[in-house]
Amino acid sequence: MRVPINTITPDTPSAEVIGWAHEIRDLGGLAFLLIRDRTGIIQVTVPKKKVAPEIAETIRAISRESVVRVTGMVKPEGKAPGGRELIPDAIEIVSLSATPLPLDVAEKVPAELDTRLDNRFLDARRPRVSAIFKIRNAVQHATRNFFFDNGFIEINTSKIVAAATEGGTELFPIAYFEKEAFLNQSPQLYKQMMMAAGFEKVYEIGPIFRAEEHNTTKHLNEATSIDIEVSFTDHIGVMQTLEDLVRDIYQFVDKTCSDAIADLGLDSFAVPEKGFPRLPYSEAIEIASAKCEEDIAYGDDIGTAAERAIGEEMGRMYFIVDWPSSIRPYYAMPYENDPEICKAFDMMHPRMELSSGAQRVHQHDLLVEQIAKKGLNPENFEFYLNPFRFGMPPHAGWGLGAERLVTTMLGLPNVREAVLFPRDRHRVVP
Ligand code: AMO
Repeated sequence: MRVPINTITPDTPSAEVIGWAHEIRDLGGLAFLLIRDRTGIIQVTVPKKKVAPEIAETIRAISRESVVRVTGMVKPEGKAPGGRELIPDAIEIVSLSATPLPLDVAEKVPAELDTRLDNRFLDARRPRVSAIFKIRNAVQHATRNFFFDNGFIEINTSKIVAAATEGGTELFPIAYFEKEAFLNQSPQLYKQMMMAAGFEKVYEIGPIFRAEEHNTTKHLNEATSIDIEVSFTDHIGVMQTLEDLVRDIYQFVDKTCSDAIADLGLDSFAVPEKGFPRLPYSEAIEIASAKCEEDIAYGDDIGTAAERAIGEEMGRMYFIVDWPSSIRPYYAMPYENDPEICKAFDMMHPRMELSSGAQRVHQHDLLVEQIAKKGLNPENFEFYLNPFRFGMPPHAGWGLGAERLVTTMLGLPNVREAVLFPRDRHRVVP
């Protein structure tokens, strides 16, 4: 019976393991074979004169990264990983690997990100890479638990849509029979429509598609968004939910992923402190102007250099609040006493933006007015606007980028590291 490698201790009498040939060292009379499965590594020690001749023969035939099965006696060995070694009674090659390997799984030879992504199945055999995805799994698990415990309903909305959500640009057109259709940029309109359906608290974890041309370390053309929408609350209420969720996720990862955290070589893993500061947009811009020579604005957003400068000053997770209405989408609720600014926010890690949200406009006529003001045609939003005519409750929500959350949590240099098969300006394969 095969056992996971990390369950074998120096006291285990005997074991059967199946895994990949991580490293093979043949010293003539003695051979060492490191076997790796997803739980760890064990050294198989082969004193050739003392084992059956077919074992010595099989050892010679094994290429690196072949799948092999080994059964044998376990012995304590201080110099081996985990303080034990396996002396084989039998070795079998289950699946022989071709040579040469397109990339060195044992990490003796570093590989470029492009080579790694081209050969992601091999790259992901490396413990420090699989660790990222074990943690991403924990992040999504903690997210679902948090929402379930707090009475949210998980929804799944269509990714094939007829119109833009966030404005007219950055859409991928698709061929949909005789109609014009696109890949959705955000579940925004659907999660709001579910407020009209009386669901009160919904969330979705799903893909968003952005046909952005820029090729940066924080932009993907297909990303995963954790979205919520909540009725009978405002921007303040959902900002608190966002802070609670993010802290909860960090705590869960800290509690359940110590092996993966160690595989990544992170010496500290700090859960963000309560009470993320709330910095008005106007003050954020003042900090940026004082610290940063580059352009502060970047389209409708704060530019990367400015974002970094403000992040440095804040030194922790924080919110930027009270944005100018002119640079936020039509669905953001303007303040009654000053409609030039709106009840929108971004949640920031010192390195980059993680989330955007707002209290929404729930009044039909104001929404039509705001859509038109943005130069969009309200007639294209008929399906979205209609629910606002039949008892739409006040509501608020946000979208949180899952890859950016993992990237910043683990200090990864590039957001692509947090995606198995990233889609960027140049990459649609694998
Ligand atoms: P926004 O467009 O700011 O807001 O997106 C929300 C969050 O999703 C992530 N994100 C991305 N991550 C990687 N690559 C991208 N190209 C990318 N685009 C977005 C970011 C971002 O903060 N409908 C609103 C949300 C709302 O108001 O509820 C929206 O989509 O982390």
